[in-house]
Amino acid sequence: MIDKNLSIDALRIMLNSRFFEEKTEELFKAGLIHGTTHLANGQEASQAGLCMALDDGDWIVPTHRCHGFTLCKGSWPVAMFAEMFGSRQGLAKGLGGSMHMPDKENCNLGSSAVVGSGVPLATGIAFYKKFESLGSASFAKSTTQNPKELPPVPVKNLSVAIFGDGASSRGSVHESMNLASIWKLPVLFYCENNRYGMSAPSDKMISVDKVSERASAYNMPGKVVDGNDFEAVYEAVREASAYIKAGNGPYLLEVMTYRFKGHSKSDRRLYRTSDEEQQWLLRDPIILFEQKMIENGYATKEEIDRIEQECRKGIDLQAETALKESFDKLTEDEVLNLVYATREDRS
Ligand SMILES: Cc1ncc(C[n+]2csc(CCOP(=O)(O)OP(=O)(O)O)c2C)c(N)n1
Repeated sequence: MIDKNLSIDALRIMLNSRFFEEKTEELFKAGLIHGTTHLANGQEASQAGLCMALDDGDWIVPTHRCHGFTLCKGSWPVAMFAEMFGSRQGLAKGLGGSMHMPDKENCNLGSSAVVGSGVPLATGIAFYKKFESLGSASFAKSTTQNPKELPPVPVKNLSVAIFGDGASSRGSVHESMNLASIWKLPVLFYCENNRYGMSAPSDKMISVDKVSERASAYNMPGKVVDGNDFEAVYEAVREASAYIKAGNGPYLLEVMTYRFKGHSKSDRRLYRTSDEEQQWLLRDPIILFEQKMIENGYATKEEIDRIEQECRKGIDLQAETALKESFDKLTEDEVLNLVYATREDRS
C-alpha cells in the first residue's frame, strides 16, 4: 500500500470533498445558494486519486461536477463556497457559481456547463506545454514531419482533460484525441465513468463496452481502473503520467465509479433502482480506504473518527466564513469592467 503519510493526506482530502458536498446540499436546501449544482458524493477516490498523483505545474480542466477536483487541486474552500454564494471572494468573483471554479494559481482552468467543452481546452494547454519544451522553430518543423514518425519530446508538465461517460461521445472529445495523437501532445484523457449521463446509462449509450477501447482508434494506450479504489487510481495516474511525460503522447484512462446522488439537485433518480444504489453504497470509496488503513496498521478506528470530526468541523467553519461575507458582491460597474476588460487589464 502507499505510505502512511500519503494515506492520511488522501483520507483528509477525500473526507473534505465528501463534507464539502454534504454542506453544499444543505446550503441549497436552506435556500442560501441559488442556481444548480452537481454533487460528486461517491467519486472522491477518482478525484483525489487523480489530483494527488499529479506533479506541481500539471493542469486540469474539470467537468461541471467539479468541486472535488477543485478542492483536491488545492483551492481554498472558503473561495469555493463564496463562489456559490455569488460573492466577490469567490474563485470567479461570484459570477460563475457551482460549475465555474477556475483557479490559475492551482493550475485549474475551471469547467464549463457545456458538456465536453473542457477537452479541447486541455488539449490546447498540452499543445502549449509541448511548444514550450520544443521552442517555436522546432515545433513548426515538427508539424511538417510525418506525425507517426515524430520523436518523443519529454515534457515537464501535462494537462488533464476530464470528461464523463456522457461527454465521451461528443465530437469535440474525438477531435481532441485525434489531434493529440497526431502531434503527440502531453494530455491525459481522464474519463470519469459514473455510469450515467443525466439519466442515460452508459452501457446503453456507448458503442463499445468500455470507453477506453476507443483509445486504439487514436493510437494511444487505454486502461480501465476501479475508480472507488484510491490507490488503484493513484497508481494508474502515476503510470500514465510517466508515459506522457516521457514524450510518448496522450493516454486514455477510464475510471469506473458511481455517483451516489442525482445528476443535479432536481433529479429524483427514477431511472435506477434503490437496490442498485444500495449495492454501490457498499463500495463507498472512503469506507473502503479507511478499512485498508486499519488493516495496514496506519490508523485505528478512533484516529479515523478524530480525523473525520476535524474535517467536518473545518468545512463547517469555512462555509460559515464564506456565508458571513456573502453580502459582498461585485457592483454592476465592476462586472461590466470585467466583462469588457482587455488582456492588459486582466493581467
Ligand atoms: C453540449 C451539452 N449537451 C447537453 C447538456 C446537458 N447535460 C448537462 S450534464 C449532462 C450529462 C453529462 O454526463 P457525463 O458526461 O457522463 O457527466 P456526469 O454528469 O455524469 O458527471 C448533459 C447531457 C449540456 N450541458 N451540454
